[in-house]
Amino acid sequence: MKTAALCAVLALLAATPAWALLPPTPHAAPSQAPSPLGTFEQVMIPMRDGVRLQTVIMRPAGHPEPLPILIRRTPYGVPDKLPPALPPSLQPLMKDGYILVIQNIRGRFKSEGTFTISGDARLTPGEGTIETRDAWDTIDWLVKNVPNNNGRVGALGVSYDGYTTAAMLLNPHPALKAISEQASPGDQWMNDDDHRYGAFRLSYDFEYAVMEEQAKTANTHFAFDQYDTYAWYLRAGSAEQIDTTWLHGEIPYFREAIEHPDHDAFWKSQDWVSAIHASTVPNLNVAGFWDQEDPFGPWRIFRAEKQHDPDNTALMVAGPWAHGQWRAESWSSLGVIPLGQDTAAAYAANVEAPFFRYWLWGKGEKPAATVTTFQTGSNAWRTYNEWPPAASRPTALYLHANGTLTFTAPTASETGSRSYVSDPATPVPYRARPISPTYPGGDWRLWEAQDQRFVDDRPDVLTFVSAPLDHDLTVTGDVAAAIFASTSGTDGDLIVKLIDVFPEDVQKPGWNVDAGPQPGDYARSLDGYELPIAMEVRRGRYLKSFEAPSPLPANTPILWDVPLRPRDHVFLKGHRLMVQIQSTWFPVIDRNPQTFVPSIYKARPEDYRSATWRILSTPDMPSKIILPVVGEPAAATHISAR
Ligand code: PG9
Repeated sequence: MKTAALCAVLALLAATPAWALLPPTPHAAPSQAPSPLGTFEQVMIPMRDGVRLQTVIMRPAGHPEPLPILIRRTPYGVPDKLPPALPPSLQPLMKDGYILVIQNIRGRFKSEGTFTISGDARLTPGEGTIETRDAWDTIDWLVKNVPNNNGRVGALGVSYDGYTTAAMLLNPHPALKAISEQASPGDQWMNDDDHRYGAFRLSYDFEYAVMEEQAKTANTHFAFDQYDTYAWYLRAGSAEQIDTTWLHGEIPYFREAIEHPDHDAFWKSQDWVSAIHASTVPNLNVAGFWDQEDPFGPWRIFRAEKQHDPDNTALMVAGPWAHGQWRAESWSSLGVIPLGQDTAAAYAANVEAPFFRYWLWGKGEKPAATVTTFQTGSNAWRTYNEWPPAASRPTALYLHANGTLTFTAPTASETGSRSYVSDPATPVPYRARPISPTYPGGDWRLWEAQDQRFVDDRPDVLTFVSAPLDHDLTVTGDVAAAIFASTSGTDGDLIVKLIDVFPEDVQKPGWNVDAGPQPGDYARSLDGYELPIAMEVRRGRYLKSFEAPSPLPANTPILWDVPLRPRDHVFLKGHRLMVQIQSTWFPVIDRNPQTFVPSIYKARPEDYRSATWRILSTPDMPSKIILPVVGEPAAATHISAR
């Protein structure tokens, strides 16, 4: 591990999340407007238990009138001086004028008290979490002590800061008038940073645990001694071996995951979203369809609020963004996929600023659209009164034994299955090697949009593909897979990917035709691109129960339900639909030994075995993807298997 001093410097320079509103050490980028912030003050705000939290208060120049307060509460550090410039994502908001407050949560940097990630999310029935309480005390202090505030407070933040924002819903201070929860985790065992339905996000948990819990006053990066972290994790062994060798049981987030493999009381006690039953404060939830960390939380919080929302104040915005990238300096493309406009700028000006303007300034129209999305494919903003929209119909897309995908179920005459052998000794990488560390950012951010051709030809990845679509196919709503599969093992993982395959000639050469392609140009083309639209993993031992894992019946086909989350995408005419199925996704998901053991994290080397998987396509066991189709499904006909 790096020394503490070096880590502190690196943390300020590199760990600063790109989406932070005013990062700890601000850098003025050329496109950033000069900061209108005029005064900077640092205070220690006392909580009811005497713990004091390090808080920065910045007031804009040229606004002598009483202003609303906007607060962000973070574990990542606060700025130590006024930023020389405002990031583009804050400019539309700051035109209206807000006192900006950024606070380190308890136990982080100069804030007093202690911090663990799990302790921070623990729910006290009837009260919320520690962050609910600290936010209440902070807001109370701010409205009473910050000169010339207008008594109205808003809050916003991304990811961890999204969680600290959403926790306010559980007991909002009366002065809190609006919040925007953005990419908050909602359930770390079910489907956010740490696990996917119990499948452990090994590389994420390990690297985040080191970043957040290694040192109080720094965001620390683990120093890998191998460039390709895929190779490092493969060498390092099980989660237990990694913990013993590298962390010595000292980092709670990693250790606790190992000690609590199943959905037990430890995880349930952190399920603070389950305590939300109504919209208690107007809330703009924000989610990225390609969020590689917390895609699930915002939808879960939104749905919880909708249980009682007579005034329609719980809203949802979702778009073509990786984690937090609606706050990017600009987001006009998803990797190489063009979006036709700067979606981050449009979000900031047309969605976020008007939301807070209405609730904190009383100006403009009350935001009316329950759900706003930036729909990919059509590259257009859409609004819906409900989710899923009434116009969408669940439509089955069937996997056939000849490797095709169609909207017609398999008939008796084409009954069959396809098989592959999955070997945990040679797992499928989740993104192309060499795999960079998760932090600092690198290639991690865009991995869910990576061209899937990099695994097309692996014998342990099954590919099903449709004919080119004869008209646009709009998919708006919740996608899911229902796969009938068997394995020769007694445990195992099933990964399902829904992919949009671009035509081979969709793009004119992106290079000067006379000079020919420059290095890198060829790979930047859209021709034949295999864009993941939805991907998810299920872990066999938890198919029957999340609390009590059980072995799979070997060589017996069973149904695997794989939720693929809300989506809004148009598969354009001429594109093809593709489904890939595989049983390893390493190292973002730890390797399943494919032999049922009490805890995968403690599996011994001899427990890891290769297994033969079979995917069925029969009238009785039709494997399928369920697409929420708006309008008629395209008549995709058979083409030959790949
Ligand atoms: N995704 C990060 C996170 C990890 C664990 C808990 C809460 C959030 C983040 O970006 O903050």
